[in-house]
Amino acid sequence: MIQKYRFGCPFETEAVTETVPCTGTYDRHEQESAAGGLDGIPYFSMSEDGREFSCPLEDGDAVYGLGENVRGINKRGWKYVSSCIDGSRHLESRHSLYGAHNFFVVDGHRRFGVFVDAAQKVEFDLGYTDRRRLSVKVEEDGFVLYILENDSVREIVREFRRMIGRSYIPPRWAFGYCQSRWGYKSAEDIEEVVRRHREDHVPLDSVCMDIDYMERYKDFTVDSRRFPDFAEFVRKMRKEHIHLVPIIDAGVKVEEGYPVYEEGVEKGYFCKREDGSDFVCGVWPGRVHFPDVLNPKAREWFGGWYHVLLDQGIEGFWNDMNEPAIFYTEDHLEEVFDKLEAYRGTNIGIDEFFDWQKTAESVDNYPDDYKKFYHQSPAGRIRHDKVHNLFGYNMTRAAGEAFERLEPDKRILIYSRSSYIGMHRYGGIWMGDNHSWWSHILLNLQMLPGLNMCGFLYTGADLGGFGEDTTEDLLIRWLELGIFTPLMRNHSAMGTRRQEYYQFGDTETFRNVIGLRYGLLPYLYSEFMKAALADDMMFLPLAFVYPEDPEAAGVEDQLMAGESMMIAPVYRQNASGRYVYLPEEMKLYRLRSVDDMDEEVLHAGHHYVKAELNEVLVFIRPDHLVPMSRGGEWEAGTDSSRLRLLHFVKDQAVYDLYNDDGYSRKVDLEQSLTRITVERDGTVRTEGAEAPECRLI
Ligand code: MIG
Repeated sequence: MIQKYRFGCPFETEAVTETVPCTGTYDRHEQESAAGGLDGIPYFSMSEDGREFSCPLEDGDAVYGLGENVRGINKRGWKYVSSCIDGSRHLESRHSLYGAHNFFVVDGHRRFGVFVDAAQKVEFDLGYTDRRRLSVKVEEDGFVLYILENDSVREIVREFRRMIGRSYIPPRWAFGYCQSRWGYKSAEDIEEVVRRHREDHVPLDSVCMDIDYMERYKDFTVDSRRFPDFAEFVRKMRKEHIHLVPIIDAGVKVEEGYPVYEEGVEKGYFCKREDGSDFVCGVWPGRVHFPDVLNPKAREWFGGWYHVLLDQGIEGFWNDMNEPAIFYTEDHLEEVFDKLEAYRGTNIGIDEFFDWQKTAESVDNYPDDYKKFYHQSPAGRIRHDKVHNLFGYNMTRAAGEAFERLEPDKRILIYSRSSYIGMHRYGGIWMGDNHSWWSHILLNLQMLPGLNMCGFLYTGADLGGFGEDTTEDLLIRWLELGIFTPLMRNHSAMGTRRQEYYQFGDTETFRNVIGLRYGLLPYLYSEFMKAALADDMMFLPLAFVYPEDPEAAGVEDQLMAGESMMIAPVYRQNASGRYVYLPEEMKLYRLRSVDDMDEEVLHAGHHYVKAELNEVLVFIRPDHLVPMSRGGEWEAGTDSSRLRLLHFVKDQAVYDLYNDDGYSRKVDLEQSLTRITVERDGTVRTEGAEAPECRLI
């Protein structure tokens, strides 16, 4: 059951696609309330001004959700703030990252879901100020509060997901391995990456192109000195089964003669200052304008520009800097210069020093800069800071809507850095600028279920870590988690140690671990598609699957990955195994490659499980199957017609395998399923069109 309460006059975010009747409305100014007023809202008590609502938390209550954020799977005990920010240090002291995902579920003595549909800043104090209280504070008037109730947490999530519409589905090749680095500058750099992978038979499907491919960081341009014949280069790479995935930044360079800039100015499609002039700030290309993606016409126009790259054979993109990140505005820079200048030659004591430092550090992503520009939305002119969290969403929506027009039959890959719920219909996200830290493997795992709850299924972290220097063992262990995430991309920052597998010695382990991803593709793709088409999650906390098991609720470093398996990666340096909790009897497969593994049935309870650096742990639930291919060096080269089954059959196991062409937009759950049945005695049966040949492993 969904109840919807409207407060004041909210900005329409278009996060929700389903029509939900309003249970109550409240307007502070008119002092008018319906359906019992503020007292009529279940679970919560409201503050007088109608902007803060809170409820008690009891011992054992867990809070799940909130998408992209730091800390655990259970988010109780910290304060999270929805305010999209370009912040690269994902420390546990942070309150916000790049996304604003305002959906959570309280599970314990009471069970209900909450979605705060609000474009403005929202604070979620989940037992931070008072361990026994949860409170939510919305910065400005105007928001919609949804309360969802159902039989289980998973049902609540499904109900929410139906309400916000089907999640984005990428082409199947986007489930292949991607090598990326900020620093590949030319066609030769990229060819070198591809050559090494092919020579060593380490699978690869795509290479990302970071900002250096552009001409002076101008969106929709390609530097012709470094890529003399780009369309030809794209074709050549496709012959090697490689997709190139260029980056697009939010800011459009101010430069005479650059058509995106000139057209945007002429049509009035950039964000404007209060006086009507185009807002200028500094990002990669120097001075830029922001496309006004909240104006439907401007959104259509900006999206249209992706055709320049589509026409040259590109089939995938990533959208960056769309919080939007601001390095500087000239007026704030002036304030900073003046203030710093005033200190010159003075006796700088401790207070002055800290002020000096704070001032110098205030230049980028300065909150007041977001109050200096406006959008022309369907609801009229609105200042950016009031709708800040919708920018990345609508930039990616611009691309997604354009792809539907420009490529009506074909799925195009797109993932974004910043997002809001609603964007999950148009693209995926990557988890932003993490670090080459062991703790960030765990953070990667812990973020997955919250993101799935909010509709983001196509997602993954920068494997090996973006910032700082990686090590061979860190990269291997991280890939051992990354082989399960829909986006599997090794990406790192300029200036850090290079982290392609061939920078290290153990090529065989890299080949085998990445090879396992290709072995698991039939399963992972099926589980992704089933989750997308049934508004379900692919990665679940153990507590969602074993609600009766109090012990499962406390597990913070294992996940259910699809219907058949549990994963438990090693995320500590030099550990040769780890503790694992099994809520029920399971069969452990210790995988070294697609054809080298051992297996063991483990009883329910706690175990210490060995896992050497080259070993991946997979736990199969009773009466479940995981179909596996022999792998391949690229997605389309993976033979899905002959599968072997990881299995734990006690009575009978039935698995529905999803198989389609992998790139049409038309997707049909019923039409594309093959049913695989394994009986207790080991007989295998398949039903459905083009059923693969299956046998037990
Ligand atoms: O300010 O394009 O998160 O993946 O490599 C840094 C350069 C801008 C941030 C992205 C990162 C990308 C980098 N970008």
